[in-house]
Order: sequence, then structure tokens, then C-alpha cells
Amino acid sequence: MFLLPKLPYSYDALEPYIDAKTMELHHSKHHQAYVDKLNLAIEGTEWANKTITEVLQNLSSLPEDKRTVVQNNGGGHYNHSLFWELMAPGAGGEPSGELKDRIVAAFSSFEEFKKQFTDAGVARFGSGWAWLIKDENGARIISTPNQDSPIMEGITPLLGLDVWEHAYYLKYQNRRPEYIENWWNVVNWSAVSKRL
Ligand code: MN3
Repeated sequence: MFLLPKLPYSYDALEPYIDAKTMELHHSKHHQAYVDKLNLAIEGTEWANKTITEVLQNLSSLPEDKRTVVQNNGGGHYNHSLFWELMAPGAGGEPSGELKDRIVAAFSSFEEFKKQFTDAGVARFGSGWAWLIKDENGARIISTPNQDSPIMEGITPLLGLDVWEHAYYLKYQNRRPEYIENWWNVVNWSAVSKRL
């Protein structure tokens, strides 16, 4: 059985960049719904006692009638649990150490990385996520539709950005680029670094 994780800060902690009402609905309604639907789907199966990573890396072993619902809602649970951890009040700025080295090696500068990551989030048609993942050249940007997650391909994401409308519509309406521009102010780079 999976549980909604407690946020590591209050709903209003990411103001003015992410508003309190959006955080409250996003965590207590959207994320809770992913958890509830995931639990309902795997209740009474061997998968109820696995970790979310084990479940998502073995989707093809799940009963066929449960696979899509677990992919969507298990992905939602994993992605949001990570998303909350990678933001913090008073964060933002730039990464340091190995993470910075990897970003500069891959994108030539932090500014160029920010631009390309922002573009990946803006360009994702409909609902989905932009990700930074580790690779042999340092790091790479990808995006996924719906609640698909790099973890489903065995890749542990370093950074993830939710670009579903529910993540920004109350404050930014249709202005996804403005949401992303503001989101950089709450990225917790030390938490991202720990994922290396
Ligand atoms: Mn979301």
C-alpha cells in the first residue's frame, strides 16, 4: 500500500513562484488521487508490497488489465514524490560541484541548459514532464507524455518538471513559459545533486 508523502514544506512556502492554492490541490487532490488509484489497482496482488520503483520497472509483468492504470497512477505517484523533494523555499540559483560539471560538459553553460530544459517543457504537447537525466556525456534532457517516467526505462531522473496544466493553470493560466521561468527560483539544486 502506497501513502501520500508529506510535503517537506508548507503549501505557501513556494510563493510567489508557485501559489499555495495550486500546491494544496496538486498535493492533496491530484497526487492523492494517483496514490488511491494505484492502491486500488494492485490491492491483493504481490505488487502491493513492492516499492514503487520495482512496480514501475516491471510493468510488463503486471496483469494486462491493470498495466495502464498502474503506469498512469504509479507514474504519477513516483513523479510527484520526486517533484516535491526537488523544490524548496529560498532555493534556485545554480548547481555546483559534479552536477554543474556534468551540465556544462553537456550543454556548454548553465544558461544554455536552462534554455533547452525550458524549451523541452514548453514544447511537450499536452500533459507531461521535462527531465534531466545522467548519461555518459554528462547529462541529457528528455520529456515524457502523461505520467510516464524515465524510471520505467530503468533511468533514474535527476530533475523533473511537471508541465501538466494542473501544475500552473490557477496562477499562470495558459502561460506555461512564465510558469517554467518562475519555477527555476524554487529548484533545490542540492537535492538534485544528491541524486547523482
Ligand atoms: Mn502534477
